Amino acid sequence: MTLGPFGGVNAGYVVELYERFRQNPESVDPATREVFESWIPAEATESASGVRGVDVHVIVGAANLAESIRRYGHLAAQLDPLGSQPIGDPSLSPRAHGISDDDLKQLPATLVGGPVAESSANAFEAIETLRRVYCSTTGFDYAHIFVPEERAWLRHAAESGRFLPSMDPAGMEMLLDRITQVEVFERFLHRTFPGKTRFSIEGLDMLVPILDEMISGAANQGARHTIIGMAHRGRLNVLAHVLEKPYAQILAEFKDPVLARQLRLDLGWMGDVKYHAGASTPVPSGQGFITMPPNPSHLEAVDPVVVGMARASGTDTDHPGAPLFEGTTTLPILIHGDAAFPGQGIVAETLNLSRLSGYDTSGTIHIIANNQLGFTATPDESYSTSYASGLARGFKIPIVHVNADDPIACLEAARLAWEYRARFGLDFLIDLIGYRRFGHNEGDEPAFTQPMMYKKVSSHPTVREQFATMLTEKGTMPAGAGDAMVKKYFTELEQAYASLKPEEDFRPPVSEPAPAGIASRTETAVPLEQLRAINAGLMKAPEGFTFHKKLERGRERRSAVLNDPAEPTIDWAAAEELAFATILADGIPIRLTGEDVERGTFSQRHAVFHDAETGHRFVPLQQFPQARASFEIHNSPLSENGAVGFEFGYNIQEPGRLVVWEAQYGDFINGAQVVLDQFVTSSRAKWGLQPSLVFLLPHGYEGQGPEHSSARPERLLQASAGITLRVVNCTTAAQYFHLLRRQAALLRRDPLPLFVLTPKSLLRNPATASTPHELAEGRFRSVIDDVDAVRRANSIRRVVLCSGKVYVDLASSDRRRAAGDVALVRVEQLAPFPVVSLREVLDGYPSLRDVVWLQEEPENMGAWEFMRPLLEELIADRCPLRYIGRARSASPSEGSLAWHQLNQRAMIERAFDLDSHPTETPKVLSKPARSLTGTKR
Ligand SMILES: Cc1ncc(C[n+]2csc(CCOP(=O)(O)OP(=O)(O)O)c2C)c(N)n1
Repeated sequence: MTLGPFGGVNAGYVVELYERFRQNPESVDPATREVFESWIPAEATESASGVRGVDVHVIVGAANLAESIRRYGHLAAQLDPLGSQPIGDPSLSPRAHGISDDDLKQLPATLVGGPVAESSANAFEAIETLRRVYCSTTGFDYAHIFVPEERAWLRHAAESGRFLPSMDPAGMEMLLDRITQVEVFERFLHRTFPGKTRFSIEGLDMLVPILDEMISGAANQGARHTIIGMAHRGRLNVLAHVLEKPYAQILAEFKDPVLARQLRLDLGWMGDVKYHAGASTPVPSGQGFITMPPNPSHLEAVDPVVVGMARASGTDTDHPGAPLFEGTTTLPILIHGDAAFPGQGIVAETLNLSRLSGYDTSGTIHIIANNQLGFTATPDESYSTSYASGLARGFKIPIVHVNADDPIACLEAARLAWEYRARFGLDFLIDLIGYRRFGHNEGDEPAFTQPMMYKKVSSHPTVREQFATMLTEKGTMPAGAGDAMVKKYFTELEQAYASLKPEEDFRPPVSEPAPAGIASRTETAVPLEQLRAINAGLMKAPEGFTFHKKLERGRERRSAVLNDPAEPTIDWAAAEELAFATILADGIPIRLTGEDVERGTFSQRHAVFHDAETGHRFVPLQQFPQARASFEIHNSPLSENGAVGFEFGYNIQEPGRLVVWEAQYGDFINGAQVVLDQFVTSSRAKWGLQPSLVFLLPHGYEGQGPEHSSARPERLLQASAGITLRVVNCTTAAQYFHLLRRQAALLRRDPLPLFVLTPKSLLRNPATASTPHELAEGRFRSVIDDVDAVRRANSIRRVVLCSGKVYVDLASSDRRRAAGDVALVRVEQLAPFPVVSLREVLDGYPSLRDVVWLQEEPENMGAWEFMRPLLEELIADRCPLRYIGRARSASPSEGSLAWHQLNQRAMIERAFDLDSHPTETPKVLSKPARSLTGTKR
């Protein structure tokens, strides 16, 4: 019998319908019911020849069996090279569906459907072929893909075998040659540097040919840049063979010489271990580049960095408006560990970026280098998912599990991955299942914790040995050819080692510093006429655009902010928009991201307007006529570590663009501490990178409690040493304008990450507003002296140094007017410490009785502990240095508004009360007389 219109690929659907019909014949439409009723139950019919008619239940059983193999076949695949038994699934046996092999032989292959049906005589043969596809050394795991077109493509790709490499002898010998090169490299290092850590690839050797396949495949399709992120496992091998880092350089690093030119402590250069190093190299075919950024030991932390790099690499920003992203030009590949992938939250954060506008890469290919162990931890101890790759299922990423001892299956998986990416522009994951030949590192004894596994490993032939034997036995390659390859690669390495010249071969990537003073000399003023023209451009909305009523009023005010040059009409948000606009007019592209940045946490920015009638978006910075470069702004997902890692990657890949990330509140940057420590603040000292990312961190004590008050500047300042970063806590809109413009101007000439502690309630406070004049003249000032005090400099007895919002509290207090002998000096830039400007200011006050560092934060937080030794050195024996601020505390602030106000008042009182600190108090306040809350230490 045939299934007619219900056959082939519709079989699954027929089964479903038929099941429904069996339960309740009325539940299907009359036409279908008629067909089902015509199907003859087996027990009721027996032909004259005695051959049973085909039971409908058999048809349903066969179709269900085929479906089960497609869905669950991977559970029965032999994925472990060490031979552990797959868990299997009852639904993979005909019996589970109430049928036998003989039943299947009675049925047409079309019932099974797909390409296997074409080459099979009956359903039994088709099912056997399906088993070979789904239950051999590859486990296709794609039933979680909900888009029918994608699922059909994957099913056809798997079942047609169209991505299987051809088995031509020359190709097979080349493959053997490649895995020989991979293996011999490790064996040579093992022999030459016994016990030295190299995190050998052995057991996952096929990783290198998989990468070869993807890189050449992508290059043939027009990709110009492949970016690979990976941890320690197999990294040296990939660097040597995929990125072609010269053997001499790697061997020189193993020798670890201390060379005179390596010691660039004057530049803050510290270097890093060899298995964290990165490289960039042209693709052998000359079609582009392969890059592997350096990465820290923190597993998976590099994931968002690579994705950000890929996004930047594929983005064209050389025009006004929104940038254009063309994903096919860049291929990001992330290689994960099987314990790290499910264990580290940053993986989920990175996967979550994969389909978001502003973050997607047109598909990242993931490979889990799955050696079935963490450090010593087993899969049972490492993840709650069925496979190490389980997390990817929720992100709708197709998965192929593949046995790393089957080179042909591995290459098929590689081709499938990049073809899928090319076809759909989406992520793909290969779970490459192998083993680890040695311990976690080569000095480790794995049999302490995995005795049974390592009994197997010690007698398990390498993939090269197995493949060489197979080729010889099949007659593809003459006996002895495999051994000749081994010899060839040993000889090559021995020669490289014999001619090693560590002085020349070891090349630390040191970044030279910019000429001194370049930042302070940078011109950032913009003539008033130009500002007015740009502002008019920004205010021009598309024809018929309806603004929200409340925003309309704000725009009317904004249109007029530049009318009177001497009026303080420019608030923080206006200064920011004008800074961005003038930077774009200078031809520098901008990318601004963060949680809810489009509107701004405090409803201050409105960089994107939504038509009140239609919801259409209008982005003034993308539409004003003076722009010469693109502007993009994206509300980020609710992520810090992943989001900041992405922006860091974007920034280092395209350092000529101004990349700004804003925290919802400054303290949420805590969530990105790993990326800050491992990449942003230390990458110059470790790897010679020159990040210039900008962080906007709302900061200031306003009685909101321990959260939301502090951006934890102490942590940023702690990382500051030599040429590391800039930390700024500025007090006026004009300062912010000049600061952003200075950062843009320095992107090429003196790049450094910039952390700006930004205001909250002060965003709209007239005390921080500036005049148009202040934008049109001057530049960023690291230190702002007290203009009133300067006039009576001789009578000033105390200089209060402070930074940020607390200055406004001090300056606007009643006590200030009465305290004629106190000068309030703002330290707008905390790091690098503005020693020259501060010295100049302090020298202007000849009669000082003391200098005070005043801050809102507790004594063990804020800038005090960073400032203290620097100020002590600056002030020397002139007068005492004192601290006023909150007492030491484990929490950044008190939890009650009333208590906060009490403390703020006390601090201000004390600032202007010279007698509260008798002159005989020691200058070094390691034992201050009393701290703000009155406790003694
Ligand atoms: C964030 C982080 N936590 C802990 C470690 C310490 N560590 C280094 S390797 C390793 C095991 C990693 O296992 P897996 O992800 O399977 O990779 P493998 O080393 O087996 O290739 C651990 C726990 C680390 N490097 N990074």
